[in-house]
Amino acid sequence: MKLHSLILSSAILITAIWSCLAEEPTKTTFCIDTPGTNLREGRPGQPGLKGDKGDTGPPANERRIAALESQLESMSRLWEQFAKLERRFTFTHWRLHKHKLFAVTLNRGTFENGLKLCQEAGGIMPYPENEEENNIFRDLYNIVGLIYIGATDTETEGTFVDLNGRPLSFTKWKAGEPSNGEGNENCIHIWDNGEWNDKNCNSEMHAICLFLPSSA
Ligand SMILES: [Ca+2]
Ligand SMILES: [Ca+2]
Repeated sequence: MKLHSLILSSAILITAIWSCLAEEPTKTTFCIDTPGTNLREGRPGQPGLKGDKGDTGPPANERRIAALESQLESMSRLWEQFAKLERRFTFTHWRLHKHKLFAVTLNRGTFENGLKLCQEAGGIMPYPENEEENNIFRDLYNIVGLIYIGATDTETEGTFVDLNGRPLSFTKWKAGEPSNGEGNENCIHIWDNGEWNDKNCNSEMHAICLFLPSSA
């Protein structure tokens, strides 16, 4: 064998052996293990088939946050109801008529003041819808004095409506009323005989409030 052929053959053999010892050997017949000469472990097998994907639920933290939010909402609603009931202690002279529970603000104030107190306590400011209710309002006037009722002509002068904007189904105006005195009488109070008078809404009066069973 000529010298250069010997050198070339030796180089090929060394390269093949080196490749077998490397971590990622090239494919070559020189790399096949022979009995009693296991120099290294075989390559890892192919990954197995993927299993079916399970249902994905919300992460545990999200579930806990949702539960806490729900509890906070419930507590908030309870607190709101409690606050409304507590504000009812600022009302006095309670009268139950059929399913309607009337009461009067403890202190005097403007119409807006009375309306605010009533709404904050979960009530609505009513007007007497019949003679029976008018008599209750009249009796309350005879105990505490002037009381606002829930009707105004603020929107359209001369046309009194309830606080939902509906026409009044019952009225009991005193003769000559409503007079819109000084061009600025848009609220109503009841006199000792049950008759009505329109009055300036900034006058200091008590206010009547209606609490329905569902308003707690
Ligand atoms: Ca008026
Ligand atoms: Ca008047």
